[in-house]
Amino acid sequence: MDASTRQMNGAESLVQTLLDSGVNTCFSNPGTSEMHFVAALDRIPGMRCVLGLFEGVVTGAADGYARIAGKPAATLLHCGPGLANGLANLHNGRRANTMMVNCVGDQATYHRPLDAPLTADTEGFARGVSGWVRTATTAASVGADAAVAAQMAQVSPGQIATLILPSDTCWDAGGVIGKKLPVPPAPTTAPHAVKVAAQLLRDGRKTLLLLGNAALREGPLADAARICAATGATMLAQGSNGRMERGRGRFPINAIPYPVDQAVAALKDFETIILVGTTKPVIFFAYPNKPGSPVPPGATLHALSRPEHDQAQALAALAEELGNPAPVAPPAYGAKPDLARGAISSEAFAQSLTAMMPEHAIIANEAVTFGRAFLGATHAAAPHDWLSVTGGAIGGGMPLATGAAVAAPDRRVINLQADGSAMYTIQALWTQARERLDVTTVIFNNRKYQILLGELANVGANPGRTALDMMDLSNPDIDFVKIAAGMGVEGARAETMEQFNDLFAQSLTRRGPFLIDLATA
Ligand SMILES: Cc1ncc(C[n+]2csc(CCOP(=O)(O)OP(=O)(O)O)c2C)c(N)n1
Repeated sequence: MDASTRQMNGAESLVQTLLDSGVNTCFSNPGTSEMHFVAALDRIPGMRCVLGLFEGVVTGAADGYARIAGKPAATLLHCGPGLANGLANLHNGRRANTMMVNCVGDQATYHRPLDAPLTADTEGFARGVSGWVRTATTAASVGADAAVAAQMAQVSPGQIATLILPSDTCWDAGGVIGKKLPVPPAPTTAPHAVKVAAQLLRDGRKTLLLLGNAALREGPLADAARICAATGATMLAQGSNGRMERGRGRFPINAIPYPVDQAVAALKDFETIILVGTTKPVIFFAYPNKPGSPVPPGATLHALSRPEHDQAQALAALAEELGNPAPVAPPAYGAKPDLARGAISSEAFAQSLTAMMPEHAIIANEAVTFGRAFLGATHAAAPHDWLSVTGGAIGGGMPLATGAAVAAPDRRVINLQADGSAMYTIQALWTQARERLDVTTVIFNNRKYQILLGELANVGANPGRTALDMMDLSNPDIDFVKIAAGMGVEGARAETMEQFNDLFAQSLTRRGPFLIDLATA
């Protein structure tokens, strides 16, 4: 019997409801409790299922997918422990306000009281990263639950909706397809907030427009640019962003730097800071005798809009309130730079990347210390999207690249990837090979946790041999080309910029993934 001649089970109603709600991609790492979900995929056509070999790959890929597709993917994870393996990248997704329908299979309702080995506080694990959590109770209601999850995931600015699925809610007969629910539009910001922002921009004090979330898309950025041109204000992005639309034809914008002293220096002259789609900026960590926020103590802070607001509307309304200043053109940028030659350095790399980046590439950036200056040094590249690891949990870059490539099969994804961070979720390469994704991964191989060497000094610690060993990745050296080959991804090592230029250019002309192991130390 197929689904058309017998009653649907819960899993089938779940998959059909997700499809009806516009969710047609599922990143998955299943176990026994998810077998009916997996079986339903054969009976209900239309769901693209992508296997990840570690849950951190699954959740990070779902994050990358949604940032580019503009709609949620589903995940499929196995019980509390499977969810726990995926938490760090769910955390990064939460910090990017990513839409996601996070499905977690679990013990059957009546098996849970037996406290079998995989039984855990699944809801508890989910709560810290989710905006919405529900555990399904019957096969008859799981479809309706899935419809609410898809709706909740898309409530502006986006959130992780976790639906926990006891296995009997999937295998029991009596599934009912849930009706697609309307997603409320992003709220508009209050007219009063617009008026106050306009007054502040007119009062002659040195003013910063600090942008985040959807304010970093091409259209809102153009409005921010004409507001700045008309009022003398400056624009800057929050430190780490889910998606920035950048490159030629768009307005260049830098982000608040990571190091505390540089962050404080970047904001020190501003008397007024107007927040657009973001909240008050803070420093990543406390350091002895340093401030927790880079906002100067006497500065006036005003929120034009919060992350959930319609940023295009907020900036358009502000421009209107300011008398609708004329649009300004993005900078001309001039000719592309020449390819960098000779020794590998961060500046040389950024120069070659700017020269060679293809139109509408997607950058998944987890370059850590090697990439500190990349944003500022790549404004003149072809138009592209720039995705960052937003929550500071390393191991996000390779999964993000994987999910973005699934979302945009016609675009080249370039993963700028520090070596230490790569090793958290390196299995993403296998998924890239299996799905034949057009991802060029560049490993910045300095054979250490460079950033932590800096942090030792910043917190005033006095390292000895053991401490330094904890930041050394050279004993033994990691062979990324061999690792890639073992997962079906071709790769090669570059020890000069000329070698990099050649390998990178080649990777852009071929289909499928490629890895360049760049010797940065
Ligand atoms: C999930 C998680 N675990 C550990 C850390 C702590 N941490 C921050 S940066 C870092 C090392 C990064 O090294 P690498 O990726 O090689 O970049 P580099 O500093 O060499 O540029 C570590 C371990 C973290 N931020 N997130």
